[in-house]
Amino acid sequence: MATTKKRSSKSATAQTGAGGELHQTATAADARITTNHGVPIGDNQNSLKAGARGPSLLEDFVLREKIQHFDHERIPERIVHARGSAAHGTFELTHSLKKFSRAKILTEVGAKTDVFVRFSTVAGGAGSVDTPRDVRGFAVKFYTKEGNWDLVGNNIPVFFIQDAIKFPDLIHAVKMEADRGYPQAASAHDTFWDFIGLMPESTHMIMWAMSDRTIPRSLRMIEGFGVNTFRLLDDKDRATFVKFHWRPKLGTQSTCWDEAVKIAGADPDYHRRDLYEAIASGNFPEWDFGVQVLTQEQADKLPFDILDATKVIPEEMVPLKIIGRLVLNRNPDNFFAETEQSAFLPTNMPPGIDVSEDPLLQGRLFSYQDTQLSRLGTVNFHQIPINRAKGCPFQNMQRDGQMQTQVFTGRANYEPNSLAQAGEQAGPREDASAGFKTYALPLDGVKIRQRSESFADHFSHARLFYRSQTESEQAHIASALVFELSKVTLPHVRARVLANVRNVDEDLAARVASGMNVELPAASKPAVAPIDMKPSPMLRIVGKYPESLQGRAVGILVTDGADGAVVNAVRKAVEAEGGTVKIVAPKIGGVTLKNGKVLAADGQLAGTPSVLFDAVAIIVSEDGCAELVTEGAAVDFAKDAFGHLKAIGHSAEAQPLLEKAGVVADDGVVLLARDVEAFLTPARTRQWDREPSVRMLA
Ligand code: HDE
Repeated sequence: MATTKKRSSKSATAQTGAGGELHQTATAADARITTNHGVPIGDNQNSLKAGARGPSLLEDFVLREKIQHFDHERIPERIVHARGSAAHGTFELTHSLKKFSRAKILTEVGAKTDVFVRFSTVAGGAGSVDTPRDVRGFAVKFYTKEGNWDLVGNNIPVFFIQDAIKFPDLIHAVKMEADRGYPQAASAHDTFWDFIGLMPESTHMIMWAMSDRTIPRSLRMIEGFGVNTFRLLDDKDRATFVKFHWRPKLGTQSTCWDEAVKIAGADPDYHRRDLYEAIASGNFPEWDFGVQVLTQEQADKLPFDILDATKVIPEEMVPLKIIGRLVLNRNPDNFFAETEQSAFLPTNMPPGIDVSEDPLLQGRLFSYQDTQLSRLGTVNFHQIPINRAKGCPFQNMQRDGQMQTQVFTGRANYEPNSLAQAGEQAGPREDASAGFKTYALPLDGVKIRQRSESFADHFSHARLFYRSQTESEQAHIASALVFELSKVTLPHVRARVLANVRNVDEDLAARVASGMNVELPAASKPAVAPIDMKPSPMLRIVGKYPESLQGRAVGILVTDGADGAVVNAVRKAVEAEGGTVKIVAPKIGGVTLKNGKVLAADGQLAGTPSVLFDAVAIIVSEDGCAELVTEGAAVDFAKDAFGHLKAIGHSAEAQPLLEKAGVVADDGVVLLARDVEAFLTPARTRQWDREPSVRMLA
């Protein structure tokens, strides 16, 4: 595997890895299994018993140690973002932000910094599926020269609530319902929509959550956002505001809802596998890193408050400047040690980056450190290799605690001290000039529990988002709302959501009401009348991603007697453009082609449906097709590919199968000859024009 590092190992015990972590390896020379304390084990098959058929003995420390360790293997999963997939990589700065920040990570052009990135869903448990409708976490740990910087973001630039004090309520409402323990990893249920209807500030986020961004095609194809507004501090401690963005090189791409649902059954690990396989095969995922920088004066002129995390700053108002590049190039060696034990803290910031007063961010500053204690069990979780600051030394006077792994020398565990005068180690000291500084924000106010009036507009940005979408994206939002609200059993809950949606867009509200065949309630009364902002085409997905086979997968369904030359032509053309090809056959042993050669299969038809591919080719013989028309999985293969707006290339012999599957000729359905270019064009994208003919959209 291209990315798995070969570590030379001389002993059977432990090796120090690239990040200073301990790797356990075994060599042929000394591969003896031992207890946790290094005692070689003579028999790992039988416990110690009083006679061959007698009871086990308490004395058996080998058995006890093994079973006891196993009993304690699990740790609490994350309260949110429990299901995640991660990778190592490199960040390279391409443009300096020196004018605004003194952070080395933002000023040293060309410098490469190690990163660890964890993607996640939010609502589901660690063992849930990869493709529910959900926000995706996008957490990046930069191991900078000035300490770790954790940019703990999402793939949606706004959030449901404005104040952290509502977070436990939001999460309780979206997770499985308290009495019945379901639904798992789904927002389509009473309690979530009950909370949403009562929290009109969530309306903007709901527009994003109901858009195709929450059903991504791949983790390699999601955007990332810091969400909260942060500050940059220059070398004179002058501040500007900043929003952080990640832009995938492959563009933002999504699945169809019906497809996402079917993928959940066909491959629950769809995104995790896709990320792992892409990196393992050297197709390293890549993102541009961008910032929107604005001064206090610019912020004051905007028709919304940039401290309110339910608002976006449209790029048309403050342009995005690309300043760096992220490449993920190494899979974790061990899921638990790295992906599971990684702990991200929004409080991890190098000097030159600072927080803002965003009340959502302020709450996050406490929560992440706190949650690691219950999850990882000790204040020393920063010593776990994946969390260790490895771009720089870390040293202070903090000592002891459970699972302390550092061995400190000398007496200097307090500061100030004058031990140096006696020739002893004095330990580290603060650095007033280059150390972390908080922006000296002038403040004048009274202590008060009150939401700022500047946060009162809950609908203008929702309207901006909805009206900036293409027609088909709007239809998807309407259909998603119909789907979700149709799972709500309490009519008053549906009505309250609809009453809020009327303030976003009357047409949208009417479509959703009609999609459910319910009456449209009166609009809710907004605290502040929404304003119409200029649509922002940058908020779309459709038409923005590059039409390319790069990163896409093509499935070729074959039968005995298929024309191998056509199969090869498709494979060559797709791979030449950076796509991958998998052969699907009725039997895993493969097929015998027309020329008598055996073609091995990558997947068996029933277990490899077309939802796993971006485009399909059906290259079959006449006899082969005659068998396939009686096989439900084959009919579904073609029917779903068509319904999910995918290109279908086919041999002439496949026609009876296409007919049975209801596939109707259009620009995306192409008869394959040796020259496969005509198939490649539609295979580079989705056939959006086909959609009205295959789906009843709201
Ligand atoms: Fe989080 N969030 N969050 N969150 N969040 C956690 O920390 C929290 C919010 C995000 O891959 C927890 O280590 C509060 C916004 C990601 O390990 C916890 C609030 C954004 C991850 C927590 C928010 C995020 C988390 C659970 C409202 C986008 C996964 C486990 C004030 C900017 C990180 C953990 C990973 C995880 C609290 C809202 C992103 C409980 C209180 C907004 C990507 O501390």
